[in-house]
Amino acid sequence: MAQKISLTRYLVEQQRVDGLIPSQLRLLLEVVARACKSISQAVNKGALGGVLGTADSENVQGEVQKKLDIIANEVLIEANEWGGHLAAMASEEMEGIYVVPNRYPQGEYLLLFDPLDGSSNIDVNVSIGTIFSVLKKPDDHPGVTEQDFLQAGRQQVAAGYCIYGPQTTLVLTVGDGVAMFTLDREQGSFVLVQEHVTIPADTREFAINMSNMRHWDTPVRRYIDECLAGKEGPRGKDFNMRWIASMVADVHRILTRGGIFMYPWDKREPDKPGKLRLMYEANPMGWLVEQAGGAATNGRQRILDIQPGKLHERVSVILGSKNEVERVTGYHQG
Ligand code: AHM
Ligand code: MG
Repeated sequence: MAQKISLTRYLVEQQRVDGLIPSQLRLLLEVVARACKSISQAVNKGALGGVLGTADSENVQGEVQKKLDIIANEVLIEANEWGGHLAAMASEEMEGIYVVPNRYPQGEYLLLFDPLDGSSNIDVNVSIGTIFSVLKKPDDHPGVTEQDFLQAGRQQVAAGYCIYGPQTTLVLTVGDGVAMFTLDREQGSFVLVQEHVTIPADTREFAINMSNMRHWDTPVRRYIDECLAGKEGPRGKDFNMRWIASMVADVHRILTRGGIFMYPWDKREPDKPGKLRLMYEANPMGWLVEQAGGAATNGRQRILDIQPGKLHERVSVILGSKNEVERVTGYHQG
């Protein structure tokens, strides 16, 4: 029987054999994975653990927080603050950055996360996840500020997500392709289930919230109209649709069997570039998708080339199977 490769072994080999990751980054990723295991346990308990429902608070984006949003945020902070590998953290659930307290050593990395993505699915027992992105702190000055986080997505040194679904699976890139690890609950460890994940360049499956159709811009409307026209339309083939309302679950499907995901800018709030957040949703997902051979743009520009202006910046997102993403992006240029 083939030997099982744990996440720990995978990371050690990435560090030792391939020299891809420094030991501090390996440690950081191990700690993030451990935090995800804890979050997975809380998610699994659901009502039995008293973790469902809404907390009496709002986050910086004015969204009502769920109890699990707050729990997951605390788990990630408590797991990561003392290890000495991080300088600071930033999260969807916190307005400013969280600088590692003075009582702990400061490391050279910055961690960003959406602790619990797909919050609207928590109480209905549908897949949700944690998304994370790792950057290196610029080393030209002491201390750490919010400005240090404002780096384009192409500067990421690691990115991934953990999906809490029928299985708990951690999906990771350190710039050498995408690997997937499923949590073996008896062993308590993440085990490698797939390496070199590849997204097919073509697809017949799209993911978009169709209820916003009347608000879309012309290029997105045109693309979806053409998909809906099916075999008889300009694309000459039928398309299928999926929308889970958890980006982690939609992206996981795309990494598994291809597809295109869009949460585009729309006319409801013209000044808002999109719904999703650039630094801890679009950047890590965009890099994973690119590492698997797909593409990710905001319709006009590669997501990973966008220079962020603020921590909680929003962005229009089109990602997945390369030929389809290029098609929609091309429609924006036309
Ligand atoms: P969240 O981070 O507050 O959970 O919001 C992000 C989620 C994405 O996971 C998902 O793609 C999208 O919001 C769904 O939005 P909608 O409910 O408008 O379809
Ligand atoms: Mg989110």
